[in-house]
Amino acid sequence: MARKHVNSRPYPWPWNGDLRPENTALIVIDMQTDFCGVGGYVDKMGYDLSLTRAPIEPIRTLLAASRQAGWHIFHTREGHRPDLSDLPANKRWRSQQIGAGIGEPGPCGRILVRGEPGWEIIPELAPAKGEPVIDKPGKGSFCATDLELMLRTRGIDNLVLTGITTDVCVHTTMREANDRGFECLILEDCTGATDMGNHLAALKMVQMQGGVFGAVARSTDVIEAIA
Ligand code: C5J
Repeated sequence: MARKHVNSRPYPWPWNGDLRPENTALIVIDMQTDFCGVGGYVDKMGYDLSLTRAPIEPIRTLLAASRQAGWHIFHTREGHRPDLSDLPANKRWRSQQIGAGIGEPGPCGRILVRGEPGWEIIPELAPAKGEPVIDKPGKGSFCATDLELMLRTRGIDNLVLTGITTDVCVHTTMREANDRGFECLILEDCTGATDMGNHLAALKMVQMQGGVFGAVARSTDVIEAIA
């Protein structure tokens, strides 16, 4: 096997140099209007949209390179059934405390409800035909979804994680994946949080203990490795 690595920290990723289109997936997490669009959930909470919009262009460039390289590509969406039967009461209550009640009407339709305009993936990063979209009711992409089954069925070992938000859904997914034995890379320019300090802290956490959850790189490092 010819070994190939991404220039990442704290170690060159993946750990074993087995980086091939067949065993590698790009995961684009929750690039939905509710998290980065005007009138969506994050906007309603009063956070700075420029932070969650920052990864849009880098992800778009990486998506093009990954599609060309023949990588597996998955997208996720956080959202709940219209009858809210999969929305825990405490999650709903907490969202109400900050004026963005999940399930309540807003400028982009009912907040974080499947089928509503705010729940849609933004057009700039629309999934291509055949790319699986994972609908999840929680923060992690493995909880109450068929993501793991699909990854295992395809023989995928390596996950490149992008999307929003770094400290919540991306981190939760990375932790879930790491505990399941997947080899994870998070991209600092293809992720964003509602707070810059949290974004930087989330990236720092990954690098502790020799890469406790995996490694960190920039999208250009990945593009260089797969070119
Ligand atoms: C949040 C997410 N932050 N996609 N969701 O509630 O990170």
